[in-house]
Amino acid sequence: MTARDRADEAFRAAFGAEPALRVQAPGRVNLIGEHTDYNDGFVLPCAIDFGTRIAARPRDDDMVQIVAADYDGAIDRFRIGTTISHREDAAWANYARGMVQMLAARGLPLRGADLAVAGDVPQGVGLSSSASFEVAVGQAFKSLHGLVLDPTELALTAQRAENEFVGCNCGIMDQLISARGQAGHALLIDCRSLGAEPVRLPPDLAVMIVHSRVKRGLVDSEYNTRRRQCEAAARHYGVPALRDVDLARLEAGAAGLDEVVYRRARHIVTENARTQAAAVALARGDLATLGALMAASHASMRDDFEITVPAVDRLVEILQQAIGPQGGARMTGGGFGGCAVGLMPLARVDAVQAAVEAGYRAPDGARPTVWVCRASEGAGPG
Ligand code: GAF
Repeated sequence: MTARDRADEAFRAAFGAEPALRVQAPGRVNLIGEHTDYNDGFVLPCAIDFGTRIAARPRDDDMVQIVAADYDGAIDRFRIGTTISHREDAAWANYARGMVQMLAARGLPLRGADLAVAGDVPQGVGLSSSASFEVAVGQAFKSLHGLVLDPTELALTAQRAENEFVGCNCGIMDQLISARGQAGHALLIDCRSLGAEPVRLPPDLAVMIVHSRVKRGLVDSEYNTRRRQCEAAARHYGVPALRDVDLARLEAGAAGLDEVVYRRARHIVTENARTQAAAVALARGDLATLGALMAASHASMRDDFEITVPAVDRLVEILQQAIGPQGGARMTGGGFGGCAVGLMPLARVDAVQAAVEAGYRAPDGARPTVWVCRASEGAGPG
């Protein structure tokens, strides 16, 4: 059953009626530009055809009822206008609670709602299931109550929910691409101005995501450590963010900077340059240049930023070899396990998939999971 049908079914079971409307918000895959978002830098993600679906109806009181099809029909209830507390016993509920809290904090005229949620973004693998959930909840309230909230404001509200309510100190990339994705395109996002330039994907280009089946460990603590190291480097160079440093300045001013912090900064500085170059190569259909940039990005994440694990390095090598010079592969997302992304001509998909399935096993023997995705539209009716 599709996520949309599961959301509908859960809605009928919980509320005994048909939903008044349906919305969706997608997950994402980042093609290049990793950990650059919280350095005011550049990222190049696309929204994918996995997402969160919500069936909804408005209420004319302040009650929010939300049923989770993916959690055995568990129901969460809370009231707008009261202090919405964090639930320790139902982590899933906090994404919706946080989103409603932050919509209210914007001073928007919120009313209650009955919602049923179902998603098909694989969870915990680095494809932004949580951002898609938050953005979908915001989209549902926007559509139900006619809230004036543009897609960038929707994304910023979702990021605030994640930072201040859920407690994860993420950047803006995941929420922004979920809110603003364009079918058939990646977006080159400037995470300082929040400007986004659509980059059309060549029609014969396949976007392959391969899950390493390595569970992402240590993500939160290592993510926060990387953020602190980047901030320390920006302070050393006397700039607001590493976005403001180029390679010449990085090298010239390195004296006195801790060696590890220097390498972290070098990843960000070089990754920003690679991401902008990759957007140009993608727009031109220059898959050889794109592949070289993806390979350099992976090496930088492995050696300078140290966010890959050996199994993911091996997976990326297998992908790179199978894809050959027309296209490329790299780890995608926050790191420490999770997924690799491969870009290649459509004609190569079967051979690449066969090579990965034959050649890769996770340390516990698990087989990789392969998805071929479509670049999809951001949040909206669905
Ligand atoms: C996670 C974060 F949520 C994003 O903001 C981004 O920093 C990413 O890791 C790394 O590029 O998905």
